[in-house]
Amino acid sequence: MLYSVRMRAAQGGAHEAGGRHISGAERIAGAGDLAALAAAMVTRALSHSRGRADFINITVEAINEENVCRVPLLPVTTVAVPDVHAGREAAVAQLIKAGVAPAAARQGLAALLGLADSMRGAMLVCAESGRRLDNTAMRGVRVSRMDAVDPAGLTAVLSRRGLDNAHVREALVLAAKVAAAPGVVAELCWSDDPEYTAGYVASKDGYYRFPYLKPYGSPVGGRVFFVTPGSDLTALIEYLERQPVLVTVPEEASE
Ligand code: WAQ
Ligand code: MG
Ligand code: MG
Ligand code: MG
Repeated sequence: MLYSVRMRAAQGGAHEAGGRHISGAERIAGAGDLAALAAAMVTRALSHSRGRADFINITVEAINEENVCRVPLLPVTTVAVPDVHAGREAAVAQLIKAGVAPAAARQGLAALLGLADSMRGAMLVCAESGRRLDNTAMRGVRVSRMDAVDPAGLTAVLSRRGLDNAHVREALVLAAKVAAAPGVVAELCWSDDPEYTAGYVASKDGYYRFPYLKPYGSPVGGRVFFVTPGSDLTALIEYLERQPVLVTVPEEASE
């Protein structure tokens, strides 16, 4: 039996009562790993660099294994940029390469830059017009029910490449699920952890990391999923939030 384990933590009360988002996490695991995963999630919420959570919600739910789909890890490229300005320009260029209209790429970037604080989830933005498509306000759409098929194997592959940290590991799993979503053209992301300045642009073409997408110390991060016009948003959100996905590491990535 496999289980989805999800955590969301906030400060100043629950998210739905106006609390500030501190941390979230989503994993898939067997029964024997649940207690350790839940304990690690509590520790993470209580020791987060965004602040100490006073609301922590952990949900454990069995998932139907027949329903799980597998998607491949995206190939990873690190783009050496000297500073935040160059990082954002390179990220916009990569979004355009992935098929986002230039004005929409700029508007998606502007939407992240306009946030007063981090959302819990992602914004859906039209890849043609740049208009926001979801109506979830500051909650956003939270991608859930995903993990690596073999988390220890993924860690080993990444550490051989000097990429072994939790941010990269979790972002690669999320980006693989999102890139495989029906109607998603590309994703733009940077972390809301004040000490973590890196971000990425991902699409089916790959995961392009930029070491600087926000200034050191900023607690504002976020995600934009650029969506093909005319996509079925209800089906897309259902996939993002509920479809269990396990991410496989292709042979060539593990060499
Ligand atoms: N679903 C949708 N949006 C999410 C999710 C999720 N499961 N998790 C986080 N977000 C959104 C939310 O708005 C957060 O404020 C924002 O993304 C940043 O989340 O290659 O650590 O977990 O070096 O802080 C990217 C670079 C790290 C990694 C991203 O994001 C690398 C990161 P964080
Ligand atoms: Mg988080
Ligand atoms: Mg995260
Ligand atoms: Mg964070």
